[in-house]
Amino acid sequence: MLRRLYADDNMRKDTRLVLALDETDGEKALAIVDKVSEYIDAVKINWPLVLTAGPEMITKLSDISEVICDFKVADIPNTVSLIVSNAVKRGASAVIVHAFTGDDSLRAAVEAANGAEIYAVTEMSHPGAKMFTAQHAEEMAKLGVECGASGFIAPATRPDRIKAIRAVVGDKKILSPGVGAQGGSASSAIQAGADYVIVGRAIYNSEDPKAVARTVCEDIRTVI
Ligand code: NUP
Repeated sequence: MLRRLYADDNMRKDTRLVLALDETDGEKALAIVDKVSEYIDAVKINWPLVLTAGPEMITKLSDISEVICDFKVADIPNTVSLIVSNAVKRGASAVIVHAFTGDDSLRAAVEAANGAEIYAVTEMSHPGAKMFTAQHAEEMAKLGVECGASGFIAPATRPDRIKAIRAVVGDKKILSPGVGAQGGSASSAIQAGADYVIVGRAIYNSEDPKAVARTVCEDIRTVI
């Protein structure tokens, strides 16, 4: 069984791998976590799993792993509070929110988290991110720090951008998606300043999720 993510207000940092569990079959999703548990520090879930297997997946998974709810919350403060507090009540250790909503929504997220962690999105990992989020990534990171976010999401597909975000957020956490299916490399992301890499399809769509998770961890180990 995995250790609680923020029991000591500090995310476990053993393997530095976070599994993005976008598998939409609840039973399969749980089986994958079981297979890779020794190689991951947390499980990140997103709308695909919650919409298919239900929000009770948050609670089920939180019994066996740290759960980061990647709901990319982007709303007015009242709605943000309702979403974040209910995710935390169900067992989320952290919730991912968008930062472009501004300081009031970000502060509402941090307050509603009530000790759980809030991670703010900066520049996203996909090509379309260059249109908007990339142009304001440093500003959003700075705002997130001011509003009390514990961590930030920065793209493994562009390690130089992780470096730029690291320069703004100091010792706050950086989690980087985009490894594997989106073309990024785990070791390059960690070397650029990420604390964790987030990997989904490369692991859960694989014939052998455990072997892929092990390989990602070995790649990370070459640079730490
Ligand atoms: O910028 C982001 N890019 C990204 O891929 C922010 C994210 N939260 N994600 C999420 O990370 C995405 O929604 C998915 O759950 C995961 C990456 O999955 P994969 O590309 O490794 O399958």
